[in-house]
Amino acid sequence: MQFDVLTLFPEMFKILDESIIGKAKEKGLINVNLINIRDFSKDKHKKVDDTPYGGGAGMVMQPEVVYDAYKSIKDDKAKVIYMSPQGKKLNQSKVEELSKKEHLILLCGHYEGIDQRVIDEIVDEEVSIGDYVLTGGELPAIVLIDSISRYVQGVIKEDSKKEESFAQGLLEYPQYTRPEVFKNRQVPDILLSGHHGNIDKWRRKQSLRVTFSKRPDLLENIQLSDEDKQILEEIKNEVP
Ligand code: 4GN
Repeated sequence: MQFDVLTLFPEMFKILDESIIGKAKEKGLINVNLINIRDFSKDKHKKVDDTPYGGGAGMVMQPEVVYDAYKSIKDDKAKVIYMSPQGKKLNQSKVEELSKKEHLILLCGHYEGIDQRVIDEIVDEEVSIGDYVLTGGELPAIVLIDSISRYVQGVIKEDSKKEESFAQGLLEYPQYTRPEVFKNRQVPDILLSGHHGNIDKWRRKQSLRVTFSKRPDLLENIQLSDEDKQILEEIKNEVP
């Protein structure tokens, strides 16, 4: 999977050298190519922004320098995504959809934004990571790269994605590890039983329970089996 990132702050992406994503980069499973928009400035002081037409606070990134940075990447098949609070809200199904692309170009704005004309010229899709405003598109781009990379073959254990809650529209069941007792709290007996059939059923019930109690809205939009519906009824009838 190829990510090209157009940014004024390439150093912010050093965080992708850590942990699982760092390993994926080392293995060549993903490639993150950072393009410093400032390198394409024709200004003698490497200026990339100017005051907004019509007045107002702050600075706007100029179209030509962004366009020239974009043009330095040559791939007509790449999808160009602008990280913006105005974009379509990211969720797990959007992540899965984007992971099917071979090549993504992520455009990160700063200051008051980017001249609209270059956005209209090169951007295929705007994506938001949530309804809040940040100082730049870099953190959202990092979120996008991390979430998409998990779907690239070999980055994480294959079954952890399918098993995982959100991919199925449910929240995760609770996890436990040693010691067996911590602050007088026991690991649930079933997990020590070695009976994998029963463990799977217990975990499914816990997933349904935690989703019902923390994010009941998620249950509206998913297809539950008759068995799941029956378990959910049991949960609803439990005294809290
Ligand atoms: C994206 C970008 C939030 C998001 C951003 C988001 C930079 N803030 N919710 N800030 O995904 C002006 C220039 C605002 C680009 C933009």
